[in-house]
Amino acid sequence: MHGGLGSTDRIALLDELTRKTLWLSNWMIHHANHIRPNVDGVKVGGHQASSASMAAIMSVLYFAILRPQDRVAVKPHAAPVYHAIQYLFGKQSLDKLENFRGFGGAQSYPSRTKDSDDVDISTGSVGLGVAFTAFASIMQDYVRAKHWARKDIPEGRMVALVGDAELDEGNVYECLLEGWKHNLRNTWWIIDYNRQSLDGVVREGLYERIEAIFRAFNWNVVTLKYGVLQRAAFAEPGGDRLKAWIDACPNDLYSALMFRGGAAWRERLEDEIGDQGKVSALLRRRSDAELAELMANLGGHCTQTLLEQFEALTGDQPTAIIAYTVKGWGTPLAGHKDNHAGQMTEAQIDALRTSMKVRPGHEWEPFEGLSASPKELQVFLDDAPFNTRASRRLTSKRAEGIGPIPLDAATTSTQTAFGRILDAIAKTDSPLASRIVTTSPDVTVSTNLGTWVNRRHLFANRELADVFQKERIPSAQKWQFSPEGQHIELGIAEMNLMLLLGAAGLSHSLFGERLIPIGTLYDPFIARGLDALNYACYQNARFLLVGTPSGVSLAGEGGAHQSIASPLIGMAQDGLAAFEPAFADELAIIMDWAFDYMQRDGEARPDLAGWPRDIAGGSVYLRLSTRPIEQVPRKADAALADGIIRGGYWLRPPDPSCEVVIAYQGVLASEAIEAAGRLGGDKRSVAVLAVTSADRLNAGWHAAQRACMQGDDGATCHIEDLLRDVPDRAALVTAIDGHPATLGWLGSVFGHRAITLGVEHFGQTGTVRDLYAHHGIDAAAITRAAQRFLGGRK
Ligand SMILES: Cc1ncc(C[n+]2csc(CCOP(=O)(O)OP(=O)(O)O)c2C)c(N)n1
Ligand SMILES: [Mg+2]
Repeated sequence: MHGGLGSTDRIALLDELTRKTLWLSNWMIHHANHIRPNVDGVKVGGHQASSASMAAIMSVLYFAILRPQDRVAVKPHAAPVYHAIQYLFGKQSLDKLENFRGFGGAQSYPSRTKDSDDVDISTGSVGLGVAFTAFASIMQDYVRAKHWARKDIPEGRMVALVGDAELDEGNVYECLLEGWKHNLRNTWWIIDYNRQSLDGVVREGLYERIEAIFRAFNWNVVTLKYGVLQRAAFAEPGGDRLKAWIDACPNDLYSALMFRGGAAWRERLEDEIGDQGKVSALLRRRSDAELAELMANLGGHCTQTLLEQFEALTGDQPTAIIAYTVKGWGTPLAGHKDNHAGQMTEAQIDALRTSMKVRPGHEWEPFEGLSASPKELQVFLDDAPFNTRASRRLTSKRAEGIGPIPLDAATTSTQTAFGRILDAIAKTDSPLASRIVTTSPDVTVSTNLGTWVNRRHLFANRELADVFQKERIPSAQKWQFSPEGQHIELGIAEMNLMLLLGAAGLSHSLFGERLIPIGTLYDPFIARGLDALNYACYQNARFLLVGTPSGVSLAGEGGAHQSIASPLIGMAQDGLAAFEPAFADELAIIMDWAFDYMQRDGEARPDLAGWPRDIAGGSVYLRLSTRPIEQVPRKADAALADGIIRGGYWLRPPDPSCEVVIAYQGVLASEAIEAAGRLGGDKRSVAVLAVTSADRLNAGWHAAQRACMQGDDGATCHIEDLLRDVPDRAALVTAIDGHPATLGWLGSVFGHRAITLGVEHFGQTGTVRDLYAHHGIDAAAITRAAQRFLGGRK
């Protein structure tokens, strides 16, 4: 720790390091755009002005305030500052900085998975990193409330470094509501209030709205408006008038004058408040350069102000820190309304280099041009409180599974089976049961999590009784809250669900304790949380997402509740293995596998045949249905289980006389089986392929193709193995209660002709029978399609 240093020394060193991060971040972007050869003519990009805006805030935080247990989401376009700080800490290589935005180089936006310099929370889609910190904090409380939680890690603060325009994103406010319900603590949002977004300057009066919103949710609001230079000037004679002028100055004018510099400030201030007396004297005591420095000395750029204010925040109340800044601070881009993607010219970067006392050819040297001695700076960096733990990436031991749960029902739906499987797990005292945390956006009961919640209760920081139960009102649901509870009940916002799953799904790495998060929602509303789902996967969070009910099989609910595209989302979403089982035994096997898959973390090589994800692991999405169907009486052996996990198996295998294969995914099993019966009777001319995961079949196929192209001629995959014995002249009929493209590609594997049935248009209310007939996915439609190929017909 910085024990031996006086506060002046600390401030001086932090000032120096801020200059260095400002320089390195700007140079990194300049180097990538103007010095590294541009081979393809596409702009490299990078945000010099947005980085400059945060250089002081981030330097003070990382070099003096943060502790290893704190977790930070850095606004995406300040990534260069982040990388520069890690470089000074010795955690980022020069090579990666030189290759900023290049292949294998430091990433444009901080990335947990692609960067090697200890990024806590990825960012990129603005607003998500901000909200993520709130859910990370809730999950920290959740983990720490459990009897099994490790006790050796102090409670951390979840910190978001927020661009002011990020506050336009709705998910920020959705999470404020949820945070308030869950007694949010230990969360800092530091708002880089430069009053500029991408396209221009923000509206006047925004500050008051922001402040009022935070206060409404019980947040502490700290405003850092004036730096020490300004505060000293305000204390001089005439200073009150200067302060009043600054307070009244519109954002766009302040920015414009900032860009124009000292002489322009003087002219304007003399014009508007120059009184030939005290104020004029105050201005005259300063050179143009000093006047520009004074006007740029806003709270968010003043080391002393930042340090004092951060150190004063000792409680756990969530806190919004509104730090006034200048976009492009300390550079010639300062204040210009078009500076978001603007970059310094060669001449401007030269001028900045000179002012930083950096010699040409020494641009990357960590301490070049600083007045403190390298030794002193190095000791200061080494002693930063942030660096007291060797690795901030934590690990946790695995929660062993308990095997597939056997269910015996002649007829059931996958959603009912899901509830029963969880209930059976809840009855055990297995490590798996203790690490599962369920969550749902106000559809807990209607997605069949009710019995799990009755056994495992709801999570809250403090005990809360179920009033309905106390008042002896009969209800199947016991709604009891306690710190040991294992269900987190959310409001309806699906973005919050996905953000929570993201945070819970990184608990092993962030908090050193493995969780098995399971989130349920109505399948169509995945679209509502899609960006946050993508974000959770991008961060490599691990969770089980259950979309139920799904498709037009949810007949009575009509078109607004019937999902069509979700199977394609499941296929296209990286990091998410999608399954749509038809039968309860399949679901039991998939869930058992999923609990293991979610905890894998092997090194996946992209050149491997098969599916590299099987080594690396990932999250899992289950598309389920409330429609009961007749179950297949069988005992699943190892071969069947293997097929279910790989994505498909023969329900009725083809023989040499096979003319048609009916391939279905999910609940249309009933229609496929019925159609096969109508068509073939006992004969083997019609085969039935059960697809449990078009996603995994497809991914395996692509992986095998890649391997073949890389020279592994023997590479094969599960769908090839399955379709190999289908005669060339046979055709496929595919069927799904969802978009037909999900299975449409099966014909390309060996060039079989195919008719692909599915749902392409919005549904409506009706009976299942009505809707299946309307969309042409019932047994009759499948039969008609198959008949086109039977008896040698084309
Ligand atoms: C969801 C999303 N929409 C748009 C963008 C493109 N974008 C990146 S930064 C930005 C403006 C950010 O302004 P602000 O948060 O005020 O940051 P500043 O650059 O001023 O520091 C925009 C529109 C994005 N990254 N994410
Ligand atoms: Mg801004």
